[in-house]
Amino acid sequence: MTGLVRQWIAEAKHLVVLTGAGMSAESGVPTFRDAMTGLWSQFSPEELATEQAFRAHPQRVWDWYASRREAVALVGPNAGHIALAEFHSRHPGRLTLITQNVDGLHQRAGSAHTIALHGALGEDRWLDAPLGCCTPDSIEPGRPLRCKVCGNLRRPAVVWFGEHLPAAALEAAEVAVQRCDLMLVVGTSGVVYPAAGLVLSAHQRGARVVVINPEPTDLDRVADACVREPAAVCLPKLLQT
Ligand code: BV8
Repeated sequence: MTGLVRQWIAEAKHLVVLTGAGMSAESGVPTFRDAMTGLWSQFSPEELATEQAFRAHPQRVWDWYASRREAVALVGPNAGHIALAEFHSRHPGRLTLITQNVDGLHQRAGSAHTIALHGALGEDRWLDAPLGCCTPDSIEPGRPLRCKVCGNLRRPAVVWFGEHLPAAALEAAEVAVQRCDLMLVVGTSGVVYPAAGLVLSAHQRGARVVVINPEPTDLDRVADACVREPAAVCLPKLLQT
């Protein structure tokens, strides 16, 4: 299977790679749906990753993100992240990398042009529209941080469930999907939309779709090939060209 996929990659004029939380598993970052352990085991990610949860329980949600930030700060990109960054630099213009991940590991591996559909774990923004008083100097310590003048809270700069994805990122992803002839779908269960919809669009357009995941996924039904291997093992082999 790997030989056939390597041939498809060599033939592809434009390759799109969509990654999910499994891409970072071998870096030691728990996947999105496996992450709810210990303190967080009583919650599902969909329960905490919403504006409603943050407004109702700001300290709980803030602390969940703080614990994830601490975990990501202790790890680095794995061989899969590095293989993608190196392929991009050897083949300028042939690869578009789209990620659902917020951990920043693709960017730290050197994939500077990564399309980040769901934002960045390491960044914050104002919860409510900032007033004149909401400046970096007015941010006071707390869980969450807040504006010391009006009390506006800081929130993680990620896309929560029920929130629209950044329009520019989603549009860039859709443009890349419209022109690709091969799409690798790496480390995602394929349950979150509109990200998973990009794979269906690629398939409907006639692009070849390859799913790389040790487990079956919702997207296997549109795959031309499924490679049942971990990303950090598989990608360095596939992207050697
Ligand atoms: C939207 C940031 C329009 C936050 C994330 C009701 C109202 C509104 C919308 C909806 C609704 N009901 C449903 C929806 C749509 C909703 C959605 O899709 N829900 C799902 C749960 C059904 N989507 C949205 O809300 C999106 N916005 O639709 O806006 C709108 C707006 C208003 C009103 C109506 C419509 C926003 C979605 C973005 C959510 N934010 N992240 C944070 O991180 O805290 S998504 C989150 O899930 C992560 O980013 C994660 O990347 C992503 C996808 O999960 P996966 O990456 O697939 O991770 P998972 O753990 O599931 O799977 C890991 C896989 O890796 C597994 O398959 C495993 O086998 C594999 N694996 C493990 N090890 C390895 C491996 N693979 C390879 N190698 C390994 N070593």
